[in-house]
Amino acid sequence: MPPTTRPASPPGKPPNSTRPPTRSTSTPPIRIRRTPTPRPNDGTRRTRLTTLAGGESLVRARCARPEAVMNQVAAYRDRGYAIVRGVFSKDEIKRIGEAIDAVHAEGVAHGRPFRHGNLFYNVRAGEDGTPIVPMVQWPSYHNRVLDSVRLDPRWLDLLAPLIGTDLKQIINQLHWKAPGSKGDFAWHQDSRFRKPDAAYRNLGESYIQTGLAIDQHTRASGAMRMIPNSHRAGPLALDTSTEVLGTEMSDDWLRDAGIDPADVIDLEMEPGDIAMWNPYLVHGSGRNSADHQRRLYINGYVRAQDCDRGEWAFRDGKPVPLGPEPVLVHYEALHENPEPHYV
Ligand SMILES: O=C(O)CCC(=O)C(=O)O
Repeated sequence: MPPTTRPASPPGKPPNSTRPPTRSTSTPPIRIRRTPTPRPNDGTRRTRLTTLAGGESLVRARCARPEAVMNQVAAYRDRGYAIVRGVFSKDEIKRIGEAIDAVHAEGVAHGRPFRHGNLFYNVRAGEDGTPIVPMVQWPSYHNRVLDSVRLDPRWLDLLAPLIGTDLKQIINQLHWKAPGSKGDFAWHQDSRFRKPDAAYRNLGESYIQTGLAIDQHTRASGAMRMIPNSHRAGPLALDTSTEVLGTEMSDDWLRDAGIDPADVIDLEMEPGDIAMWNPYLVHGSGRNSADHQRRLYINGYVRAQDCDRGEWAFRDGKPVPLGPEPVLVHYEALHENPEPHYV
């Protein structure tokens, strides 16, 4: 298999290469102001039908009700997060959900962590030994539907007023929380993962994380939980001694960082809603005790001139397809060990 071209080795088959992978202090309390989230954005107008090279088509829309979008842009600026309601339609979410389920099935078939370039299936053993797939990074190298979603012009409608029209992408990631599963994410700021520092400039103003809800995100299903306005303090003294994924949220961590746990909000979303949050906003999430999956499609965009890493997503407002070779994002051994391998 040519190095790092798409797609990855079929799940379940051994990869072509067997090479091993290379690879509190107290702060003053944050002043909290709450801003209600208007909903729903029910004026979304579908305007274009795009056919993908693989013969699949997704109805593509511009976010109509620009005032509703601009309200959320203002909310994002103010409190560090926002939810834009109803950006993707029910039919689109069904198609995207099917693509996400296909990626999940690939992860289960691999049965253990698998990497091919930036594409990474995070696979763990469940209590009974069956594989659990909480996360896959960069499925867009491998899945045409998910690739088309990350380049959808609706993202630009939300992002351009904040970070412009020349954008690279640092995160392209799927999260699953199966019904009744833990799937915890400890309190954290995404800035913790934007490394190396030298590759990122003006992080708080140049980088935006987005999450597209595929299922209902409620307190019961393990919706993200956030501390409004916490981004204003910049980097906080949050515990970084454990992995975020798989560690429960602890109120003590918040108190140690000068945050009142009473300020936490649940980021409740319906399928098709998009959340945006600042890299310094403190957030986490808990277990899914609902009777349905909780799937989230995360895409993180950065103003191109402020970042030396990442795949181009939009140049001058136009989508930029992935090139023949992946570029350096987070996987530091990309060039030394680009071949498919189990980790
Ligand atoms: O999927 C979740 O609940 C947590 C997502 C998150 O915290 C993140 O991507 O930074």
